Amino acid sequence: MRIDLRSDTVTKPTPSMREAMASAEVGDNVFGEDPTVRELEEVTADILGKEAALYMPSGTMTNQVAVRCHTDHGDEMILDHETHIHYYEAGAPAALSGVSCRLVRGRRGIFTGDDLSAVIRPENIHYPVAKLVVIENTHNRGGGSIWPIGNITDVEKTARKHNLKLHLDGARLWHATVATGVSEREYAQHFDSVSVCFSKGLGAPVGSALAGDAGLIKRALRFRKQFGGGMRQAGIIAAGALYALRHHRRRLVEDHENASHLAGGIAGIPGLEIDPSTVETNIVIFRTVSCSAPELVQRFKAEGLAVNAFSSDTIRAVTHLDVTRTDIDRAVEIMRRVMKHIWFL
Ligand code: TLP
Repeated sequence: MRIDLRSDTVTKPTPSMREAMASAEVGDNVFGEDPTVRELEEVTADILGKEAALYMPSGTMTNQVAVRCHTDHGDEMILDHETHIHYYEAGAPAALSGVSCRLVRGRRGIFTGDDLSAVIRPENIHYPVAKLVVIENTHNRGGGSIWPIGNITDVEKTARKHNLKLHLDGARLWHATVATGVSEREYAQHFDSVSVCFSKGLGAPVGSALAGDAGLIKRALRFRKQFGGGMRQAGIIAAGALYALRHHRRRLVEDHENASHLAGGIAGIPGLEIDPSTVETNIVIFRTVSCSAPELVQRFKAEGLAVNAFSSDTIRAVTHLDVTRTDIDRAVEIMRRVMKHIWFL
């Protein structure tokens, strides 16, 4: 059987999650009448210490609705150059909100108040108006890196000084919390809006939520409708998310242990390079020395291991609910076999 480490988005609902979904109470959520969606939104807002939350079909939509809420056409937002909102959301800030991205070169996605200060420009009619700063925690292309709380408060201080709003892409905030013991609420308090995903590490089939104060969520409700994200009997899928929130957060520690174990295995394979100390959560990024990453991904695939080429010479593997320690050992074995073959060609 294939071992799928392409992403934590590939998880399938467990039997108990499916039972919760099958028996969910539902209503028309565009009329605000779905009790399960409402419960999910209340539970999420409470975990994040925010006044309200809004359920949406995807993390891309929660992020882009947040951008739309905080900006006007012609504005700019400031974020790390490999942040998902800029890198992987199909140019949506420009397409949907008319907003340009001013990029900071973070280190594994993480930057400082000084880095932010360096790109903030003075009031001048030649420049777009900066309105928003975005942080991604954990940082996907940074290799699941965790923003130290000191960096967050440092960036927040600079942002507030310049009257900039702050959005957190917390698609994998759950992982940061499990790894550090800093609660989701402690992280969230530094931001005007927070996006979280239920369909990645938590293993729900669909959905994300945007959290913030009541005024922001009222605005977000209109933009969600405008972007086509008003869902009807969404309680069916929200029940999966609620189940995931209640049962799958603490177990993320297993995914982190599996990721460390995988990194340790990769470190011992000639032709692959990784510093295992950079693996902080469930994402493992390693370098290929002797062969291009896309080619190696094909070779691994032929042996039953699915991973993603992250650049011409890096590969990403993500641990999740549907892979066991035995799968990780098999994955390392497959990598070792393939690399041995390449090196002795
Ligand atoms: N990330 C996906 C791909 O899009 C790359 C993955 O496999 O990791 N924020 C972050 C930090 C994400 O990693 C993702 C998905 C999203 C937002 C978007 O979520 P969805 O896929 O629900 O739109």
